[in-house]
Amino acid sequence: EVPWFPRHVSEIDKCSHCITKYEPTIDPRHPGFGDEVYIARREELNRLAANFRYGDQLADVQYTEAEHDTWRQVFDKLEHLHVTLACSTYRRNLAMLLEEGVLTRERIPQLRSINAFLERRTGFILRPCSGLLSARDFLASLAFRVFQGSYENTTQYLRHHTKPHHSPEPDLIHELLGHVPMFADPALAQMSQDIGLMSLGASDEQIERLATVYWFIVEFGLCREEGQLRAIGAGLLSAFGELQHACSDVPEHREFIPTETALQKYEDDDYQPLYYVADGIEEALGKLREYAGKFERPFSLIYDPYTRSVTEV
Ligand code: H2B
Ligand code: FE
Repeated sequence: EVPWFPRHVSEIDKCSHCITKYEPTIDPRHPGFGDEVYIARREELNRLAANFRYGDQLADVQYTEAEHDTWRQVFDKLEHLHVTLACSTYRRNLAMLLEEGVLTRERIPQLRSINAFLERRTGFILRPCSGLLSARDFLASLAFRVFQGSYENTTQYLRHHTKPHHSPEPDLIHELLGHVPMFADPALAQMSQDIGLMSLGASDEQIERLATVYWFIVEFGLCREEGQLRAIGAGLLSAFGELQHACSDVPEHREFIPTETALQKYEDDDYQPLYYVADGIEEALGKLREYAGKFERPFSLIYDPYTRSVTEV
């Protein structure tokens, strides 16, 4: 029995199952725990996201001065670290986003202009969702070059102002300063879509493996450039503390080998004790394709970019 999966980009409307984790209403580890104003704001933005449907215009969000201020603090700190610790693809794409005025240090950007930029580069778009999604739903949308991030996670929700350099859940800063410059890269976009396509109709065990590969490459991956370790993963590029930790000689570093990486346990409460290192994004894509060739599914799918749908062949 093959689990249901979306066949057209519009069916991502049905891929919105959330997982409850790190809720500031109940979890004291969340920096916003007990802050009523913050909790209400987060709920308001999540409601907006939950109502979003395929084809809707993205609504602009009015951010408060305090929210813009949190953005600026993180922006400045990361900018400094990215000089030595971000991969060249990231730095090049971030420079382009800044030159075109899509991202600025001063103000939190709106999703609409981010999407206009990404669509031109790789056809990826961000779509709001209202929380941390199940791995199956999240990966399915990648098959259509749609990145679901909640108003909470992706789009419009921001970390708590008392902890500007850390967020227990992915927030707007993670999505915009971590993922967006990387999704503007053709090889990384292709790799993300390939993982998504492999996930459609996959077994629970296969989903777990794909989520793990995604975790170790798209979120926490490193590469080697000029003999130095540099980040390609969005979870590192947007996290000031872990970025330094990952590139230091404290954690273990292993070569990215999809069959092994897919089975590795990972840490989502604290810094990783182990990171995988790819020779580069193109090389990682090549290895993933080899892995995809051996991935067993009782059918095969092709993606049609003209209709934005998948068909069985
Ligand atoms: N949901 C949301 N909203 N954003 C993410 O970045 C995300 C997710 N990542 N669900 C997923 C899980 C990822 O960690 C893997 C595929 O489990
Ligand atoms: Fe992420």
